[in-house]
Amino acid sequence: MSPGHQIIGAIQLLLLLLCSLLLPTPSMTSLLKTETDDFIDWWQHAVFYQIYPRSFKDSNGDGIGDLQGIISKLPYLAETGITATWLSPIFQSPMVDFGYDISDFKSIQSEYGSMSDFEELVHTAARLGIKIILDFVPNHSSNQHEWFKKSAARAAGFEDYYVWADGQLDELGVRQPPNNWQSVFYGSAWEWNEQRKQYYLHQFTKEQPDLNFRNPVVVQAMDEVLLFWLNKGVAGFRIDAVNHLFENETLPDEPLSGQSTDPLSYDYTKHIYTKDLPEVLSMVQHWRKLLDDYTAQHPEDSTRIMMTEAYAGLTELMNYYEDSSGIMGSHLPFNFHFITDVNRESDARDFVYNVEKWLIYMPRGHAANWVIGNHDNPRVASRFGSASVDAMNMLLMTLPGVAVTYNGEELGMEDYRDISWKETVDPPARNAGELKFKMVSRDPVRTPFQWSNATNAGFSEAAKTWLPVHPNYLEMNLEAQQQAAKSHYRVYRSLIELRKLPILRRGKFSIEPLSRAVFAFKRTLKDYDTIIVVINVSGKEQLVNLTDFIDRPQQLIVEVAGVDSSYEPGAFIFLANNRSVSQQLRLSASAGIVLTEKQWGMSPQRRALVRQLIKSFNVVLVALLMYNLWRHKWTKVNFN
Ligand SMILES: [Ca+2]
Ligand SMILES: [Ca+2]
Repeated sequence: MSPGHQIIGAIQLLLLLLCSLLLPTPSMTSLLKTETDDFIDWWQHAVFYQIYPRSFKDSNGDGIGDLQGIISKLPYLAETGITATWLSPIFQSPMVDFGYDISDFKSIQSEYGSMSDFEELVHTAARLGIKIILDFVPNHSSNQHEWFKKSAARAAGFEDYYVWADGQLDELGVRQPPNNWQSVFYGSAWEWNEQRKQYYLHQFTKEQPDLNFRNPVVVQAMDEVLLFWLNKGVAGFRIDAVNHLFENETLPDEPLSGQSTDPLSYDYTKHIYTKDLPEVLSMVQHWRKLLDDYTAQHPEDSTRIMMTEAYAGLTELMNYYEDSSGIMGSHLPFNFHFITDVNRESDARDFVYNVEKWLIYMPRGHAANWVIGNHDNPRVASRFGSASVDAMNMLLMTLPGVAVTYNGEELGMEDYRDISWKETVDPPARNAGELKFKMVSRDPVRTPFQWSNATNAGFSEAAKTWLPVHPNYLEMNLEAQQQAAKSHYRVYRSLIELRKLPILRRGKFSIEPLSRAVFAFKRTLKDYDTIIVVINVSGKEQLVNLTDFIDRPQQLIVEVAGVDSSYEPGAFIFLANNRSVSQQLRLSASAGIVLTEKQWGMSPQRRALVRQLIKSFNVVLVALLMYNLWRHKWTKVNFN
């Protein structure tokens, strides 16, 4: 071998060595990998957008939203960045409780469309990358369901489909219900059936008889309902009123709560025999297994999931995730604490406590979830005040885990509180009567979606819509917010965009009250700029000193600011350590801000690009080396 060859061989060896040094180290490889694949299943960081189909979009001018209406708006959902949408019930129903009284669990309500419309909805959504979640209402059916008619007639096989009981005679010999249980919607939970000569249980309206889940035939029939829709391609279910599934079999009276003097009010008793019975958990676990088995049998599609609706105690909700023996239940037991446990009176400590308690109690390895609104509760703008809309969306979108949002919250839509008694259609409001209906009516949160300033807010061509449109639609509508330079919708969209960052998907989380008015939290992840969210829950402007909360407060960049903020996204904020007032963060009343704390002076996106370049460079280098080795005939290189 000539000295020349030896030199070439040595250079090649050196190159090889250099190359191995430059190649991504194991930790770097994992970093590169996590840029695209961060081991989080689709639902664990999803934005679930609840659609109230009756009020979303009317395609045929009858004043009622429908499936073709939803299909026409799927591109809007995709553009907004929604992962999945859960639809309030779209099944055949006499509409006593607007679809929560189902007369056939396997067919579509004709005023919403046909089965082929539904199939089109699933396919179009899939094409746009949106998953469809259906509302599963197991606790009861409509009294118009075939099952109930057969059960009332004691038809063979259907006798025990519902919860039937004899009444009792009072001192005067007058027939009375079997016990003192009340309906959630006011009045006795028992209704006499003349045909069967027995009372049946209804935890909701009397047109919603409770199914008997102690009957295995009923369990089987409802399993078939789930499988029917899974076979249509849905990604899972939101399970309605799950903690009402079982009642004590011996029908004892419930003890008085002392909270109400009205024996017909739901608050009159403590619901120890009709709610949160241990059997509920077994049923949730049973459905989880059904979903897991289905996912295992159809691995070509993603995980089928369950979200459960239960206004229950923290311990019960955590057992839904996973019980003490490790049996899995609901993927997402809805966390309603932002609806039930904080309000416009709450201070920063209440908010921090509210977030912490869920995270502390949640069993490890599960995804947190935060529900900011739904069709049963006042809207964010009405609950916290319209100035809070952006701050609440910031909170929702930057906390760890899953965001659950209600249609219209992206615009900051407001409750329409002036719906008259004549226009009122919600069953509990009708039951409460003309004097009290406004206290319980859910109609104000269900008014049509405000698409534009056209007739009926662009919702419908009808002369009259099923619920009136909020008159503020002329200013408050999607089209206006899309065109405006600053709007709630733009804030919402930029939050969803930001949410895609690995740091918001996987970053560690810590939260603190900075005062009674302001709290802050941060998300941290190795090699990423820390994200800091600061929220003022008071009705006054606040000057916020962040020096104790963050490491290097002189380098902050605004990621998202609210519509009224004086800070612009992309702007640098220099906060000095000398605590002079002029250099503190200024947050207007009820405002929030999302900031990044710059560590490397380079954005995460740019860093990702640099990593990609290094990776590409390595590939080229290896290719060059291989080519060189081949040209110089590796076998001839002799180091003897
Ligand atoms: Ca329609
Ligand atoms: Ca029940």
